[in-house]
Amino acid sequence: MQALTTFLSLSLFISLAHAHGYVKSIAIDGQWYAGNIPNNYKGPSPIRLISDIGPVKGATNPDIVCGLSAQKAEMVVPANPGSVFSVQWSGGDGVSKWPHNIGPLMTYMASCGSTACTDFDPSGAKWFKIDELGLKPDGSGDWFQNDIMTAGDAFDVTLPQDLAPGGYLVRHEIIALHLATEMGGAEFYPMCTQVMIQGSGNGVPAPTVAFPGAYSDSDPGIFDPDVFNAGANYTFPGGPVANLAGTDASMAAPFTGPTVFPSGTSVAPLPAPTGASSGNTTAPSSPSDSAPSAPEPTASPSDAGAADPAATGATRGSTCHLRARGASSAGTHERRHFKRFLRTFSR
Ligand SMILES: [Cu+2]
Repeated sequence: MQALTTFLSLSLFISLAHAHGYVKSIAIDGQWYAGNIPNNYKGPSPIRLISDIGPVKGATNPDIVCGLSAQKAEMVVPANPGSVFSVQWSGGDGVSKWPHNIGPLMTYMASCGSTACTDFDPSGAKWFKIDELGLKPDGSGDWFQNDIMTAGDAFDVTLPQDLAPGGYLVRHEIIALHLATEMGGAEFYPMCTQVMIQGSGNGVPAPTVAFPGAYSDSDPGIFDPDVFNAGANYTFPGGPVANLAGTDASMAAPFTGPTVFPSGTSVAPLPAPTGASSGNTTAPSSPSDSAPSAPEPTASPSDAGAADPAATGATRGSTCHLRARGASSAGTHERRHFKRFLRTFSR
């Protein structure tokens, strides 16, 4: 009995330790770039480092823009209009799968303007939505997010074809809705990646939104009393997909690497606009032309560790799946963890 109690409490502990998650890596056209475990800087990445694997809570929280206490990243990686942008989500330990399965995946972009993306403050950025994926069209009631949880799938989206050249943040986001039957229950997991769009597109995105600003806690896709009702429609927050839309958003085979930093190379920022000339063609035309960057980490591990306790404190109390009511998924979630534990235990 003693052993069983220990076993059960240990498995509950492991389950909790795996709750939440983060973006482990991203890719542009199959070139993968490692991301840092939140609050655990290991090396340069194009993904802005966040302070905790927990969610952003509150639709108007300033951290809604790029994640909890997001820091500017050191790399800006090359991409083209029409490049495939891939995202690999992970459970919080960096090994397990993403733990949630209810709610949308949305992707936005914003120009860094004349500022290098490495220095760009996103609080005033004009974001345009390039894609949204929610419930599967087969009527099963399954969300695309479920494929990330159960199969560990990556997410792919083809970037808009007419993007103007320059630096952009790509803001990809999961909203986990297992607690969204309560106002303020939704969990936001945004992340920002710094890319340099090449080419000669000239699209002007519309409409654009601000973060915070695009969402409200009372939006139907954020406070959603019907989220567990089979057949209920889902209304995406954040307005419509922009005229510059991504295409072919889909799930892809899981990617399990890389773990080295930096992976891939940065590109130099575009020179600041010189007034009248807007036809800037001086960006490197090929990633291989640009020398590997020798970034100087601006965030030491100790800096990253000095996260404002108030910023993360709000997430500590959130219990994620434990409070999910009437959600068959919550049970699935626990069983999954339990089965994994059993496998580990029996080795
Ligand atoms: Cu979570």
